[in-house]
Amino acid sequence: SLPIGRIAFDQYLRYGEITAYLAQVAADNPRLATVSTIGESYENRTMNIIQISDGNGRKPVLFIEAGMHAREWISPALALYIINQLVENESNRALLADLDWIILPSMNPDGYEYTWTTNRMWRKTRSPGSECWGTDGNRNFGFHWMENGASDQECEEIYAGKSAFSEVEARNLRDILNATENVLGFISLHSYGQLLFYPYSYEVGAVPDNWKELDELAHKANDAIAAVDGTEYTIGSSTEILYPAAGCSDDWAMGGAGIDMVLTFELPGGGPNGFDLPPERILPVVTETWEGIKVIADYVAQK
Ligand code: ING
Ligand code: ZN
Repeated sequence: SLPIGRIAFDQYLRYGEITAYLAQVAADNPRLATVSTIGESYENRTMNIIQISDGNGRKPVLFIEAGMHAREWISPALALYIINQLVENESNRALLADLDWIILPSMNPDGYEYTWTTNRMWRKTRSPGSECWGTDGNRNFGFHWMENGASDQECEEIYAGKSAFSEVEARNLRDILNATENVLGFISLHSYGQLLFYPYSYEVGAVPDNWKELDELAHKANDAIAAVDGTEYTIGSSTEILYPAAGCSDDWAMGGAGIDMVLTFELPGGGPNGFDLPPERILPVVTETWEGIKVIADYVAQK
């Protein structure tokens, strides 16, 4: 459905605008939406989550993480669209009947702002090293850290950091997941590539016991997305369709936090570099992907 209310999805937003939108949505809908901070980034930006719940009893929680990689601008845009639909579109209230949602729209606010001010293609955090800046947040989580597809060279794009959880942003996500009860689903949003995959990333061939369940759910989500405008995702385990990458948040969500249903999207690409999907493409991409997100949410709600 079309966006409703205070946000149009015809442009990407600065971090301050994302923060302001969260605050506004919560202020307008205090019975449904609560914003809280999970800590600060390296450069002291407040990292916010929004919890969306109808308040009727204990329910499974679906946690959605976006914006891990700074240049993947469609990822936070989709997170905001999910918030918009859940809170500002009254026809979606049934999506709150059996599920609470927690959404972290920007996992890497320092890197994100750096892509606006200085280097559109920045990926990592902005913590300094001795020669180069930034750690790949998605190699910094403490589950099989540094075993495969990660670098100990600080100038590399996949630099895993000085140690597992060296990055405050990764610690903030770890701590909120550890502190939240009943998180049964976790979705990580990246771009680009039209891939939809499940753990594990740390080693080729490593899959969880429930990989078939994840595979079937991913196919159902893909069917719902494809029904909108024909966009098809490639589905599989992370190393099967991508590459080994130890220390990712999705691996840790499953192996470290014990969440059973974990899926990662590589959203559609566009623009000269793939990460710079033009603003006119935001709305088509977020609306079609929302159909898949709802399929996953419905499944987690019945767990
Ligand atoms: N790709 C992801 C990366 O971190 C990924 C892919 C995500 C791999 C999660 C494994 C687990 O390299 C992009 N485009 O960021
Ligand atoms: Zn990414």
